[in-house]
Amino acid sequence: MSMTRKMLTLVVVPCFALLACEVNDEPEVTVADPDTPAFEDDFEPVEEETVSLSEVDGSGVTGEARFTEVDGETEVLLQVENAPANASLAAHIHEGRCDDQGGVAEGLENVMTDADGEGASTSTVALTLNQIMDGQHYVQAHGEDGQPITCGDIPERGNGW
Ligand SMILES: [Cu+2]
Repeated sequence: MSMTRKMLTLVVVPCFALLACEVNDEPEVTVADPDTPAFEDDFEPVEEETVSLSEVDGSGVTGEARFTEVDGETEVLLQVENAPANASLAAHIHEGRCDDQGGVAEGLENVMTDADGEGASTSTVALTLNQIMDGQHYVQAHGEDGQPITCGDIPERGNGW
């Protein structure tokens, strides 16, 4: 064995040993067979829906609400644009439709707007997405006098759900 070959061996072997050690420390990963019932039981898809909010009575205020179901509750991220600046706007999920308004189903955190009239709030409501998406709920933000300024009908889920 030449001198060069000996040095190579000395360098290569410890590196390999280290690598092998790291690999052995990795937790064992098992991939469930998608065809087995156990996989379906364990598999919980992220349930999410996004709703656009339109201006009300020429307010010019628009927005978007994103609903994400987590553990039987629903997180609501509400964003508004072109709203009154530096304002605290009440917001709710209501029963009914934007053109056939009903009472408050769930209160949302007030939306605090910045100098540009943009703002957002994050709330958690004790309703599942299926309950919200029954075709009889809408999301709405109110102006500082309480009047609706932006509204979005929450769509009804089809049979696929
Ligand atoms: Cu309201």
